[in-house]
Amino acid sequence: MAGRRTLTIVKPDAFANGKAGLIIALLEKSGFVIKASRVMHLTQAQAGEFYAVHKERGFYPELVEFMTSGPCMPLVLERDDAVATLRTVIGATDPAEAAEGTVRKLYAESKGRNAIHASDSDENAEREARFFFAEADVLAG
Ligand code: RTP
Ligand code: MG
Repeated sequence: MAGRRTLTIVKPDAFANGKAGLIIALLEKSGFVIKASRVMHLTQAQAGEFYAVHKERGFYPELVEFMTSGPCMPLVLERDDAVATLRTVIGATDPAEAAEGTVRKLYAESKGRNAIHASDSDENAEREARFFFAEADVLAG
């Protein structure tokens, strides 16, 4: 992936609110190309493992509950400076603090139900992509 790829998840609130397509359109408008995608309903075990880094945080049970509340959509995205650019495009964790025009400002409900996930480093992007996709499921080139 070498800096050109990142992993995002369109979260269950976006699906429940009928905003998944609009969010993907905004990502494409921001220069990202979709290299892999799937729609899935995470199990408690999957959501718990994906967010294991937050296990000791007070919001963890609520986060796992939310991420298993309905379908979500992991995608591998590509463009220059992918990780940092996507973090800018999604905006701050809390939509009340997110900049105008960001995914979370436009489409998130709250700090917990915040429409989208994005990897926060190249290393995590690689690890998170492998969490959802086999190598053969991600477009090469
Ligand atoms: P993400 O990992 O989903 O891209 O979000 P993030 O980096 O902006 O935020 P992070 O601190 O990694 O938190 C992960 C997710 O946990 C939920 N959260 N709820 N109620 C709360 O105080 C709270 N804080 C975090 C959000 O869904 C957040 O995206
Ligand atoms: Mg995070």
